[in-house]
Amino acid sequence: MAGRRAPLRTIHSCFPLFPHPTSADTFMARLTILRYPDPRLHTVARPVAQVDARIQSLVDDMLETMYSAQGIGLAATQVDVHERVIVIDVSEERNTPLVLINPELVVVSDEMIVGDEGCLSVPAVYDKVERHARVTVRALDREGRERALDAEELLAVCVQHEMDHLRGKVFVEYLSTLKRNRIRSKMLKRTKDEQGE
Ligand code: K1U
Ligand code: ZN
Repeated sequence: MAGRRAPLRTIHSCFPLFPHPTSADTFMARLTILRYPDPRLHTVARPVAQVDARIQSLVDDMLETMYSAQGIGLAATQVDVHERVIVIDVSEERNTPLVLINPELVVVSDEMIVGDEGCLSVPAVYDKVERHARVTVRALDREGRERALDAEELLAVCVQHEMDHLRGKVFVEYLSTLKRNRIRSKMLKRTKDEQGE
C-alpha cells in the first residue's frame, strides 16, 4: 500500500495508554524544574528529530519528575530541554501516563471553559485561565508511533497548558500585568530566601 498511511489509533482519556517502565526496568532521574521568571521558560522548543533511547530516557525522567512533584503534567521546557516532549497523568490513581512527542493541535472546540490552573514552575500560585473545552492532538508516543488524542475537561486544559510551555508561554502570561508582576516579585523573593537558608 505504497503512499497510504495506516489509520491513526485514537487515544481516549479513560484507558491506560503507554506502559511505564518501573525503576526495576530502568534508572530514572528526578530533574530540576525551572522556576518562573527564569528566562529559559520562554524558549521555543524544536521538534524531536527521532524518538530514540535519548528521548525515551528523557520521557522516563520527566515522568519521574512529574510524579515526585505531584504534578499532572510536565513539558520538557520546564526541565531546560528545548524539544517538543510532554508527559501528563490526570488519573486519580496516578497510573495512566501519557507521552506526547511533537504534539500538534488538530481540532479545538469553539466552546471555552475557565478553570483554575497551577504550574510546577510557579509553585503555590493558582489562577483562572480560559481554554478550549475539547481538543484533538496528534503526537508520537514513547515508541515513536503516531497517535491521536481526544481530550476534554482537565486533560484538555492540561494539554493546552503543556503545549504553551513548548512555545515558551507560562500560564501567568494570561493574567493581568499587575498580577504577573506580583507573582514575579513573590517568586524572586522566595528563590532569594531559599538561597539564603
Ligand atoms: O505544567 C505544569 O507545570 C504542571 C501543572 C499542570 C496543570 C495543572 C492545572 C491545570 C493545568 C495544568 C501542574 O501539575 S500544577 C500542580 C497540580 O497538580 C494541579 C494544580 C491545579 C489543579 C490540578 C492539579
Ligand atoms: Zn506549567
